[in-house]
Amino acid sequence: MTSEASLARPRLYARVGETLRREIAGGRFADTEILPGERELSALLEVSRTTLRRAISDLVVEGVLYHRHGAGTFIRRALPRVDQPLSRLTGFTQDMRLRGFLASSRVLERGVFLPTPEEAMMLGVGLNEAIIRLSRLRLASDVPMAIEHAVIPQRYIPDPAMVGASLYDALEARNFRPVRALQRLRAMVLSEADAALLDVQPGSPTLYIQRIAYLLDGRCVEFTRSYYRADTYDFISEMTLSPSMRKGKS
Ligand code: 16G
Repeated sequence: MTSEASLARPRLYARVGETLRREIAGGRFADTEILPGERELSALLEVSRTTLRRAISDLVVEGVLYHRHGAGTFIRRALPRVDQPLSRLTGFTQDMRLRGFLASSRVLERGVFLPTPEEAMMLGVGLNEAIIRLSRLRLASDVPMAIEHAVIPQRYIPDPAMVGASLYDALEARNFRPVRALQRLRAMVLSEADAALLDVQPGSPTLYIQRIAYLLDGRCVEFTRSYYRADTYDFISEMTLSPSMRKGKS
């Protein structure tokens, strides 16, 4: 190999990588998640497969592309980024709709059970009072955002099949929509199984959120434990100085 060739080569990888990055950003492969095969791409970009492979591996290191074992090379789409105010009592479907994302769920568990002692205590029900349990992977425009484990006393939702796309819509339809809630947030590390569901690396951080929601008469209607992806959510809270601390108060 001449020294000229060895000098020129890295520049070619970089140029091919740059072209690919530009094409992806410009929407050339917008209708697909998977990158076209090596043969097709090397013909399209008029480079050798070796050069193409090197450019692709640089884009993998950068995070523009990723390999899925046995499935090919994929384009990492921009993640939905959600600023979620902590003061509004809304549900996931409603939140996502407001932001222009399509909310969907994968049901992980759904049925009628007896509560665990913790669930009974949180919901204020007896250990013999049935609850419905609804565990869902929540997605925004097909991107997994959170895993939610909700428990609701069965007296509010007699049959879990009554819950369609939205739990809050189902509660609303029966006049049991919560009007007040308490939330506790904590940073945690995702379990391996939950990381796989959320499509993030094992050991990734998560925002663990417990919500206890109440009806107008003070009865508890929902106890939900959720694991939110740390890379897609910002929870925002508004703070005000108490009136007694304000200068120039009249
Ligand atoms: C939100 C709530 C969750 C509630 C769900 C209802 C948080 C942390 N959690 O995800 O407690 O059960 O919305 O959503 O905000 P749905 O009406 O779409 O089923």
